[in-house]
Amino acid sequence: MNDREPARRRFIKKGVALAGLAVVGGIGFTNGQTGESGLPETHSKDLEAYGERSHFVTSVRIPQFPAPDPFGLERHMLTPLQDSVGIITPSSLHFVNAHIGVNIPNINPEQHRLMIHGMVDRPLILSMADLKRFPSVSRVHYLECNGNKAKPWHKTLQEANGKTSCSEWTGVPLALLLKEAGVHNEAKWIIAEGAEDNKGAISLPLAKAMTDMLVAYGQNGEPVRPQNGFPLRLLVPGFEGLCNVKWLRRIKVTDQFYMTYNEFDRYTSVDPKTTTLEQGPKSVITFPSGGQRLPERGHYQISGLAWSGGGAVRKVEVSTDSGRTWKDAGIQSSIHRMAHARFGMDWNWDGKEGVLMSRCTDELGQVQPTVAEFARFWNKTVKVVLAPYPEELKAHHNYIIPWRVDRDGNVRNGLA
Ligand SMILES: Nc1nc2c(c(=O)[nH]1)N[C@H]1C(S)=C(S)[C@@H](COP(=O)(O)O)O[C@H]1N2
Ligand SMILES: [Mo]
Repeated sequence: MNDREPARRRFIKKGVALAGLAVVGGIGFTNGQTGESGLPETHSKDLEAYGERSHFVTSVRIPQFPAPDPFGLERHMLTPLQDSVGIITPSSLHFVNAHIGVNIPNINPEQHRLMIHGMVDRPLILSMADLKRFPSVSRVHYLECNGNKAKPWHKTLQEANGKTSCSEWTGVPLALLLKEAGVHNEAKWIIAEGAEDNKGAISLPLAKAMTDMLVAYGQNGEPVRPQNGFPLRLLVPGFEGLCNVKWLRRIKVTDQFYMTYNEFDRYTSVDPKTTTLEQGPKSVITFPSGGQRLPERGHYQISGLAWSGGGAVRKVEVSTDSGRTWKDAGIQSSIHRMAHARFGMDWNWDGKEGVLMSRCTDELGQVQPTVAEFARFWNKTVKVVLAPYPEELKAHHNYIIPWRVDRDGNVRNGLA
């Protein structure tokens, strides 16, 4: 084909070829629109330059709050976990959480800088280009908001737990940058700050920064999306979502934590139970889950996701009788530490009522609690846990979510 032939004509020709195929083989796909030639267009210019999914695939994020979002547009979006396959969340479906009053910044990466200062020998001011001269690593990690809490009134898994996602993150280990800056021996904390109007700052233990924090510019093979922190975000594997400062512009090394925006509630208590930033083991059944329907009795694959801030998922068990008996599920994905893992189990639905549950055990031997166990730990009644309660900002709501299968095959929230 002539290279100088206008792209438009090439599309039409390809369209003709594919349309021919569709007639002969009975296959092929179109977006239902017709081009200038009167023949179906198989793709657009945009699709050629930057792919998009099939028009038949309609799974989308939904707002956490019914419109109008009291906190503003596009700031609280939930991942459609019930439609997910595998362990990677497409970047366009990654959940979004931004603090109250935050406007998603529109940052020019060429002007963006990361400053590392405080208790260091050599303060650094790094451009994105500077950062990319350091050795990078790519790691698969989940990210979950502590506001990810299933309540009885949630109809679907997306509503109940759509604030967890998993990506391959690419960036520079923060430890490397801190070594470059020369951290003082007495330093104990870092204060990380974002570039937006209210900065979303948080105090984090230096020990964790030296272990596995990542200054990430890549998400699933391309730059981090604006809603997820473009051009730079902190990744704190296994810690509460809010530690993962987006639009990262400053890291201050200190010997004490600061009362920043995120400390308004957390560190005012001396109870170590309430100051743990590492999240415990958790799992959710993605199929069958609330709002879905089993068309008939027979064989199904129970499928779900498990993860833990404590490390790798060691085991996932599934119960089809409301927790009376448990069977080990198969792990159907690669296992990464502090990442979603996909589990599955064959199930023959006999057409009777049942309650499905999953339970994650992590590499530390920590076991995902039931609602009753969770309530006992937090010194609450189950009733309080399932209603809004004042201290809930501090807890990682990792209790088991039961899905109730009715005789007609409808699946409902078992917390109700
Ligand atoms: N700068 C900044 N960083 C932030 C926030 C924010 O509002 N501003 N929200 C935090 C919260 S509460 C969560 S749960 C995660 C969500 O990350 P995501 O929007 O990429 O899913 O980002 C955290 N980092
Ligand atoms: Mo969050």
